[in-house]
Amino acid sequence: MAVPTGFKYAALFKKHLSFNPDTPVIRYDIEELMQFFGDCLEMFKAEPTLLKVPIPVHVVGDIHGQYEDLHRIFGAVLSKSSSARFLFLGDLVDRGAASLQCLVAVLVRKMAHPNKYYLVRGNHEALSINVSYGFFDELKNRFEVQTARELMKKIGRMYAWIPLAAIINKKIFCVHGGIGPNISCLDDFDNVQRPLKSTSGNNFAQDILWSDPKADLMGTAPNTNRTTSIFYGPDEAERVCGVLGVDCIIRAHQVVQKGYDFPFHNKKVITLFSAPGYQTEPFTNDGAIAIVKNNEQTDRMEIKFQRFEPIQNAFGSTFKNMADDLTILESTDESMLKSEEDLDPKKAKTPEKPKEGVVCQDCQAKEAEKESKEFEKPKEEPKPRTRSPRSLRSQDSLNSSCSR
Ligand SMILES: [Mn+2]
Repeated sequence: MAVPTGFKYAALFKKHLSFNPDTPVIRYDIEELMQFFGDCLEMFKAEPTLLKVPIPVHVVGDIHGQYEDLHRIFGAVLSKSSSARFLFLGDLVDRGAASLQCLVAVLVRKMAHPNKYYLVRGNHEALSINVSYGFFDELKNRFEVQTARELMKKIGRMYAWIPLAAIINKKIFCVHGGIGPNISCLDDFDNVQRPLKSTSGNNFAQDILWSDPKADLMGTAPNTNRTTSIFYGPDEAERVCGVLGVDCIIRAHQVVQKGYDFPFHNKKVITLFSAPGYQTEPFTNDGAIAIVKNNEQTDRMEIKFQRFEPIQNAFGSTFKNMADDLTILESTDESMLKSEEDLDPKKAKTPEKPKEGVVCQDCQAKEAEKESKEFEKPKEEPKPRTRSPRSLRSQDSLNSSCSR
């Protein structure tokens, strides 16, 4: 998409448009970056906590600092439709080698075309997590330590305003992690107080950013893999779809082999992961994006997936072996919303165990301690949930504020 005339950050935008994998590091002016993230904060502040996104739209899951893959996605989509709309489900940063570039690439497009690019917050859009999972180290490699610290804090303040969720065409609820027992109606989102520096004290937001589906579960249970937030079962997904008046939920947050997956047999939830060859052995997962649009023949909204292969082993060598084009392995109508056909029954019954973001509390605590001198309040770890989900529901109920 073109750089708008008179756009304040045209030069920054053009650096990304002319990206060349042979010289993969994009150089930035620190003064410009500081101003840029400040302006991004103001932009997010003006957006609601729950975004309303029209169709058609390309939904993108975790990117995790894999800049070349993000570049491939933009290239493949925009070469077909230069005015395509995007919704990113968060976790742009950490783990991969180029978090800063991924963040700037998405945000500069968002600043230029606010109604074509949307972003909801992931659990890695948090300063306390960036300190332990790569982004802050990357900044320290790029800049002087003091500069890196200032920039990280600036970015952290911006994170606090990023919207938490989106609804596509009133029918598809989109978040990074998932859902929780505190979701009782659409109006709940208006009651979330931003800025939300950390979500760990706010179960409503914490579940949206951190929770995972669990196929053999009824209701919700403490999330023992992440030691924070919850697992939710297919019945809980049904319930939330019901109270929000949507057909299904698209979320990211877990690496899945095909890049997309249906963790529940009722297909109420879709997992989307857009970082191919993600840094968990054996580095073979595809990435996928979801395209939500109206099928003109049937006049129904449909979701289509495009998968793309990993380029070599992205871990530690993200900038090598760039493929010329996005390799589309699959682009079919196989997942029509409301369709009764069973796409992949085996997958539906046995979802992949999460490999991403399973927080090692020990490592995290050590890292946070190490960095604690460098930040005012660096340690904002998610706290394990001790109360049962049932008691949470009654104690934290937001029903009274709902209009329906
Ligand atoms: Mn995540």
